[in-house]
Amino acid sequence: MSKTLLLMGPLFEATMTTLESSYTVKRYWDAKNQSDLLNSIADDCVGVVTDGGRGVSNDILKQLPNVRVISVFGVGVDAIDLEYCKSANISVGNTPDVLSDDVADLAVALALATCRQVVNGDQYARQGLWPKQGAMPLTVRMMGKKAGIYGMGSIGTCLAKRLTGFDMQVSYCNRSEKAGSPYKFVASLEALAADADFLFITAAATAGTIGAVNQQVLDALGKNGYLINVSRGTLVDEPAMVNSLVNKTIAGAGLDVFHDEPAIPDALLTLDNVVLQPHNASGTWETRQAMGDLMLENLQCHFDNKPLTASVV
Ligand code: 8YV
Repeated sequence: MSKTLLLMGPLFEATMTTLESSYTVKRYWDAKNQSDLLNSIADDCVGVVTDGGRGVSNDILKQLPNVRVISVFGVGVDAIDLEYCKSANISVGNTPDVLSDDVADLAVALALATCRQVVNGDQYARQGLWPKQGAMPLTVRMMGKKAGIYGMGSIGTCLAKRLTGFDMQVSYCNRSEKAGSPYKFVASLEALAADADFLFITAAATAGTIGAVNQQVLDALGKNGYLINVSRGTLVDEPAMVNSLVNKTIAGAGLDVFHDEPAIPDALLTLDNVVLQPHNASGTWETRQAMGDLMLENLQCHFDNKPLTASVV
């Protein structure tokens, strides 16, 4: 009999197909009665598969005492209590690196879309305003400006490489300075924001980073500064950000992530200095396939009693 796994939510189709052909997969989100489902697999379930946003709660894990592995389809593990997993002897694997290029691409796309008003320009063209009103309002250049990257991990590094292609001066703030990095290290996020035209958020959501982009940081970014977030909504004080955008004390924002996904604050939906994405930075066929492969590989490693290829705990 194949091993029983709990799948918290839908994943990339091809990954689900492989997963379901190799394991007995119980679909949590699809269950009519989730509590009955957990009871029915309490003894058999040996692993959980989930994505970065959903994670899995301790409450669910406590009802599945034989779970020894959580394989995350995503790099972020902030929706999982890692300390609890350590204490309960549960390994956690994720999918770092394979998504970094696409996330960095989307960060660049959001930055350009925001300062160059790509979405507003599209609307201007579609609504027939060009022949009626002439050229659309002028926009702001990205090339040659100052970029601050908060979080110089794999995604931040891919992003920095792209931004240098736009002749941008790149500085970064990170837990620690990266030895040999060609970019300028700035110890304080507020100081990074104060000196940046574009502040990019690429840090993982941890106790040390959640809420880091607060009112002071937004004020330091200032009325000509753009905020681009492809990490987690929780890194930003969302009400403070919304106020700053409404009052134009920052110039604009390109946002892929939000506090209470999939909810987006109403105020953001009406602002024209904001470009929004539905948490889709890793959403390409290529990256989702690679994430799925790594997620499956982590599971396989666990069941083969080998170290996970990408292990968090
Ligand atoms: C995914 C993510 O959107 O990797 C992460 O942490 O948030 C994203 O890549 C998500 O995990 C897949 O649904």
